[in-house]
Amino acid sequence: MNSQKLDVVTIGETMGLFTPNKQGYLRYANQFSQSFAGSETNVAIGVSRMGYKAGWISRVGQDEFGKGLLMFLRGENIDLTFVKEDQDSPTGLMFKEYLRENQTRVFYYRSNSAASRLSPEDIDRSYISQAKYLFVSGITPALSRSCQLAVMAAIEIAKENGVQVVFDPNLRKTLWDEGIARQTLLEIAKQADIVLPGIGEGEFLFGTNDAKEIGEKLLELGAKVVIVKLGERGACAVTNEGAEFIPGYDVKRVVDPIGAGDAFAAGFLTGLLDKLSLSEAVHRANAFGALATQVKGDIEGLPERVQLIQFMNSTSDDVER
Ligand code: KDG
Repeated sequence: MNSQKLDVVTIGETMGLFTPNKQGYLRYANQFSQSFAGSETNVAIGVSRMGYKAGWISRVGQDEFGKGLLMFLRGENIDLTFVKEDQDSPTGLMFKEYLRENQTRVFYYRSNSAASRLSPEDIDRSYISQAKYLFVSGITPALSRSCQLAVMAAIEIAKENGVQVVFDPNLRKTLWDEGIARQTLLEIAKQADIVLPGIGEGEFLFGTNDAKEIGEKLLELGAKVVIVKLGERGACAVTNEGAEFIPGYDVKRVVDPIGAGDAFAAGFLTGLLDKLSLSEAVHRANAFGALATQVKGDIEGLPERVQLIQFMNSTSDDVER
């Protein structure tokens, strides 16, 4: 393994992503741009762009998409020591559809994918235990029972070794039964130090859309910090010391909201790694989320340090000359 210690380790599936070059039903699309999308690698890339070291644990198919994905992630400086190439199952695929302004649909072709075969055997104890943060999302346990066990095994190792567990419920209703989803997400939330639910996910889990109440329920389960994401309104940080609302950024035109939550997580994690105060880290996370929504694609809008500072300090659309 790379001798440099990792700041963040993530586990999950990343797919080949096809984005149509025009709006409308996907059935009419005849040209696509191809890239890659996966919540956990989106987070890893956001962390890496800010100068921190992130690693990803997964399986990809031994196919062109798997090879392209590994090339792409190496280019983003992500540690891939524990990514396996699977000969028997393919890399998952995902298609986006821009039906009209602000209405995006997502279609998955990922059942029986290589990543859905992740299991506790893919989880290396020393790889996880030397990291500062373990980031997991609620997508991975939705993929298969063995994926769920892999996530739980990673969390157990993290907890035994003082690695902070960060959990984004990332509810994907099309991937699993709602009852099982709720029960599993709550089980993982119980093990996490930091939970980053969207307000809709909080409502799904607890039947309330009161951000403070959602935060308090997650604290009762065992989390130390809960940040409830409120979209363009910002976020609400809840700890045992109370709740604080941190307003978001005004985005004039949302081009693509997909990936904003991952950007938020990356911004928040780098804020913690920079040792910012909790509210400053959330403020940065809001900026990451806002930047991600202004660009088509999950990761294309993730900032480097200079662009982040420029964005957080700017009052108008600056032109760089
Ligand atoms: O958050 C955006 C990603 O979640 C998406 O682009 C791909 O990981 C993905 C998923 O499973 O939906």
